Amino acid sequence: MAMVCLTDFEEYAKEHLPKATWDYYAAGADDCCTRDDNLLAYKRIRLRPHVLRDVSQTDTRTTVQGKEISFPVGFSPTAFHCLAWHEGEMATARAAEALNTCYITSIYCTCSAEEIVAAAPNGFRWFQLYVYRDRRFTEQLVGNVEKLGYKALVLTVDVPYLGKRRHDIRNQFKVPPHLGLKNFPAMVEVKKQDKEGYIIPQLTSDPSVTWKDVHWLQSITRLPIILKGILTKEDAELAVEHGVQGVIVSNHGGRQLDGVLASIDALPEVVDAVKGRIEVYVDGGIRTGNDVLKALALGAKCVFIGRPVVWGLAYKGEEGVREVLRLLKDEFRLSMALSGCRNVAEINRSLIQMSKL
Ligand code: HO6
Repeated sequence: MAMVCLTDFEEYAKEHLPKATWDYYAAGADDCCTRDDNLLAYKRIRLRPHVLRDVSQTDTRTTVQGKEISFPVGFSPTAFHCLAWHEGEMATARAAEALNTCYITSIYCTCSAEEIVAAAPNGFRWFQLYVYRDRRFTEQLVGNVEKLGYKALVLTVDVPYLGKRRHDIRNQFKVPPHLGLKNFPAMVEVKKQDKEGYIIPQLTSDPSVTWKDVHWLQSITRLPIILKGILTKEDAELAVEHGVQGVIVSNHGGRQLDGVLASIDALPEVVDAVKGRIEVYVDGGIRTGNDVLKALALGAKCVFIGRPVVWGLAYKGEEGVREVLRLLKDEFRLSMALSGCRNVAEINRSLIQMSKL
């Protein structure tokens, strides 16, 4: 079967993954309003193309936190890649390295950070983090990933508790014990297991975390800190005031608080509040090159994809994820050319029909 758009990978994954695994990745919270709106919101935005601009050469490169990447699409953190493909995050890391883009490794990875680095030694990676009740454990983890060459910490701020995903409850979704969560070796013994020996996902982050802990995190690392899960101008302003280096406008793929804005609809107010002081990124609902173009036109420096990476893994591991990236890159290049943009610096709000803002 020819894979011509990201939705083809989604269909393949739905057909081939075990039901409980598919349901876990596909999940949205509650009624899934926000999960679905993340995609619909992109489709509502209308473009204003510019013509006769010599688009015989188009340059898709950009930078994030000063590092050049081949095009403005990175990988958002998603958990448990060994559920989708036996090589798990090692395959993901190789694909990101091959296409020279940024891979935000989930703290809930099923390969160790060491294995991921060894699989793709020249990859550009950020590490996603929660702050745990055990601050010493958190600090050791930060020290370790810093030593391993991770270039930034991505603190997810929208999970004081996990959102309610109905299928996961019905399926009694669990992480199989043979996979395990490689960043939590010291805690393996204290993990509660059910009768089949399956680990019950319960190693959750500290719900009492506040902005003060952002300062705490800064005090234990020299890495840039990116906050993932900002949706309002108020929190964007606080993020700048607290001295972080970037924010990801995100609603966690619609998996946390249902009923919040689509992330692309929240992007303009965050971009306006930040006023260029730090980089703003967005994730959630990106499925085409046009979506990438729209996000950049509305002020995102780069977008991140989550579920499509898992679909690529389910399809063919590293090669599948490469195909997903290549396809999205080709689509983005075409969208740039058709809208009259020769490089990413030429992508701006003039491309967006403003009545839709
Ligand atoms: C444990 N986001 O599924 S799932 C508990 N951040 O959207 S964590 C829950 C998870 C992973 C590990 C998770 C998600 C998500 C211990």
